[in-house]
Amino acid sequence: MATNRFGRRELLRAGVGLLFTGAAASAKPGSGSPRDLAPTSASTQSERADVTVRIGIGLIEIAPQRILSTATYNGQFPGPLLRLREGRRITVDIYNDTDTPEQLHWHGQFVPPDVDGAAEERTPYIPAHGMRRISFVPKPSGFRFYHTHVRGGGNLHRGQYTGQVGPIYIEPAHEPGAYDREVFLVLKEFEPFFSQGGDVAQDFLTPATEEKDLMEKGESAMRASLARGMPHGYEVGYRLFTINGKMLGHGEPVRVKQGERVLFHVLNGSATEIRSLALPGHRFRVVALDGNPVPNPQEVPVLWLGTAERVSAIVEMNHPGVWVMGDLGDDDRNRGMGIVVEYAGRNGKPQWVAPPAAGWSYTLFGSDLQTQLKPDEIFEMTFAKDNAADGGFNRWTINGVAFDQKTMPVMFHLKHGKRYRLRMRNASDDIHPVHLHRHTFEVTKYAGKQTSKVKKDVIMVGGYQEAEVDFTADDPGLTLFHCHQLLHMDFGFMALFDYV
Ligand SMILES: [Cu+2]
Repeated sequence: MATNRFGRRELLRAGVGLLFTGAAASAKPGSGSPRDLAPTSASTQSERADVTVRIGIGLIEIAPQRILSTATYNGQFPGPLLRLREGRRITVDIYNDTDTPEQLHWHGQFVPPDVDGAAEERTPYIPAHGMRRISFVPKPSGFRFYHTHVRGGGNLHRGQYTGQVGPIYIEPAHEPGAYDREVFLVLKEFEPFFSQGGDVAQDFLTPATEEKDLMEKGESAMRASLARGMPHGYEVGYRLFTINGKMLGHGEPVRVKQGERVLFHVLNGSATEIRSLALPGHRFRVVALDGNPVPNPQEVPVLWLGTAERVSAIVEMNHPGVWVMGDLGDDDRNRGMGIVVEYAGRNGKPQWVAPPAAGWSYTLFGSDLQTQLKPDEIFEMTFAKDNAADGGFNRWTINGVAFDQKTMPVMFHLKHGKRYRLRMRNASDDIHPVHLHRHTFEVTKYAGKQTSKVKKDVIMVGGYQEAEVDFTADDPGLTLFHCHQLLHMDFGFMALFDYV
């Protein structure tokens, strides 16, 4: 899906109405791009939805003779790129051709709770073998995505372990930087399995300031549970890795010319993993995080993305060759997490060279000026892990409470128009990419460093670290907050806000 969709974009710009119907979607292996979908003709728009999404079990060919069966959108993975216009209302028909109820979440958009796609916010399910028509106004502009929001739990064929992930681009008034063309990349693993234990490397987060009291709390809880004979809780690993639904070397390369400036929109569509991405001999000029332009674009050798995070970065193609753009993890890259970047007139075996070591922090891209706005209220949140406490799975708590899926209690109350600060303290050794629905927040403090003007909807909180974000309560209704690591959100790591 990388490079060849400009015809469609031009069509859209020419005002040929919105996107497509699902009618042309097919389940044949490798049916992989929005080109397969015919735009809705103007004459039928009054009856037909602007966008049709069909959820169904499909076959996707991630490499020759490697065909997976998983739930997809419109029979393809990733789901079709939806190009929407900010502020222009659309209707969407969502058909669920599977045997289980579904939720389709519009990640990063300011939409009402009844269409947002989260049962915790009381969005109605799309019934099994049924459909739902919804309508909303796309906003804010930028790189967003859509994905399923049902629980996976102990079922690795449900929720975001499946192929229900697709990119969205909401056309902005102003592009974040000059570039020649853009390429969307969706990073996603397949064939998950459970294992016990195993730490996630997180030394890329800088500054690596661990809070002593958080570490003591987390380590004493772990010692106590291990002393009681509890094993480590289950973790998820994967056998297969893809970018845009293809294992490294099996998809179309990103074809570039020397001197071109390519804007990459990278989405971590994983259910559980944190991903990195490097292109040997090149640097990424990060211009937007989670689709929102940053105040201080910076060049970095490596991108890091927590689950559900997006990075938009411009690469100046000034190092001709045939390269592997891939994950820093050798195992994951060798099992598919990469894509070939090929300069015009060059050929040969794609080369990988490990990039120089570099830390990652949102504060790199922020303003040094402290935010002038003071919050009206501060919500303190401490994240903690009860090791293997829920049938062998780790149970996760916010302020000591694991979210109860039966009663779905509200933990925090908001008043319309007020500004709030979330002061998040992580008393576990895991990274948590936490997400706030239906709002954008501003990072104000990260691992001890003040910053401002970095606007996001997911933020990685490092092990035993602290982070603070501010947001304005400007989108009334139930609002879900959760860790986007599926194993964490499914086992307690959620909280609800309401407006009072
Ligand atoms: Cu988490």
